[in-house]
Amino acid sequence: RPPFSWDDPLNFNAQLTDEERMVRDTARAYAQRELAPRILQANRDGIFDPAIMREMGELGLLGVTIPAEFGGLDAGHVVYGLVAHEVEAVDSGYRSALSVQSSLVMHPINAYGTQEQKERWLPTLATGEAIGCFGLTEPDHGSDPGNMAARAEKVEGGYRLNGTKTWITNAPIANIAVVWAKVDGVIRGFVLERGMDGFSTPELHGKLSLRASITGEIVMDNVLVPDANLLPHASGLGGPFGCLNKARYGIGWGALGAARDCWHRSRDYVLERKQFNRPLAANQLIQRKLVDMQVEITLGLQACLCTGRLLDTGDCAPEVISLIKRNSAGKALEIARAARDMHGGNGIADEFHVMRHMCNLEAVNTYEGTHDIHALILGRAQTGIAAFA
Ligand code: TGC
Ligand code: FAD
Repeated sequence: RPPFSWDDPLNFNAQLTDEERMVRDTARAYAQRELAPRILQANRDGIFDPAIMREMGELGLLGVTIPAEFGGLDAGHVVYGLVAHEVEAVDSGYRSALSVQSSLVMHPINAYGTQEQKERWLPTLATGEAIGCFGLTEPDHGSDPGNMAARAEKVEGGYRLNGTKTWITNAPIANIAVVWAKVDGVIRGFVLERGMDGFSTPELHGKLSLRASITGEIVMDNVLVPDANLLPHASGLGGPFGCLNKARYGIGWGALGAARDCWHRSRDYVLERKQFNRPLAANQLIQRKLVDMQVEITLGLQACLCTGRLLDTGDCAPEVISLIKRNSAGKALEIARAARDMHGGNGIADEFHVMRHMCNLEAVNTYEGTHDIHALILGRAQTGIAAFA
């Protein structure tokens, strides 16, 4: 009888290359040794320590898919996914910081920028010395970014930008911001730099989710952005969506990292805790919950791995990414809620970690396209009918 491994039933580990396993192990060791001991206090205080970006940069965890000549790791999408998975096993907020830097800031500069722009910004983003943010969402345009109000007017030597972006991860600590605004009705991407007149990034307070991630607005009041800061190779909604494809893909892997932590903690807890003179794990209802977690995480990871391989060969349709982002975030949220329940009263205490994951996953299920918006993207692909409006 071939052996059965409860925590890796489909032998996921054997499907990875040596390089993938090596980077995964580096990310896991860093996350467990350096991030895990800090998260309780960071979440209580609602703070993100920018030193974390430099630590991740030192290990090559920022810009995993970016070419080595600009400081990236030049590795494949599966490596990026594995890094997101390990970091989010500690906290979705830390994965958020990494996703934004890698997929939403370094990727657009690499994909849509000039050689000079790449040389100027990518190396310090890769080391974490510089922090970036990505401004697409506005107060009145979240799921519907195509109707954004931000405007860029061509003036001599550059563009005048006006508008407000909100719910922007990393904005208050960002050195640069990749911002999307319309020029004569067409969406273009700009790199704004800290210190530009009229550019400010007030912090948003009062979050009950992703407390260890910093979030803010981007306010643009007649900001003069030089021509050299326009990303020349992006025009239309395809520009920001090209970035979202990468970030949503990483969230697919990441959310299952948070789910894995909830699953493993729940298993440990129910094996240890006794009620009615026997372990909670001896009850059928409890075992079923554990098995539901095992099945969803095992199958979900196979889908992420398959998507990563498709991305590496250039064969991945954006709808596939919607499928895994929606599945992973939705299933991870259900798993975290079950884990909270299985921990009983202790489940609401932050020392047991599962409720923090649950709260985080509410935001993960919403950002980068809500659960329902991804259903509509997939529904359109299946029926040919766009049901958005
Ligand atoms: P639609 O007609 O669908 O498309 C307009 C143009 O865009 C192109 N396109 C894509 N290109 C590449 N990849 C994709 N995934 C694409 N999706 C669409 C499309 O081909 C078309 O191009 P063209 O040349 O023909 O004009 O546009 P729509 O306005 O009908 O879209 C509707 C919808 C719902 C699909 C879309 O707006 C959507 O996805 N909304 C969700 C918004 C969203 O995801 N926002 C995320 C903000 S960033 C964020 O949350 C960061 S959190 C980070 C963290 O902390 O981890
Ligand atoms: P809305 O679009 O107002 O949606 C509200 C509800 O209506 C949702 O349930 C949605 O599914 C539903 N809905 C909307 N349209 C339809 C429809 N046509 N049919 C059926 N249902 C519909 N954005 C950035 O640009 N950069 C960032 O770095 C960033 N970071 C974020 C960090 C956090 C912590 C959070 C919470 C958000 C962040 N966002 C960021 C914004 C995020 O992408 C948006 O919140 C998300 O896209 C949803 O937009 P909204 O909040 O305006 O909700």
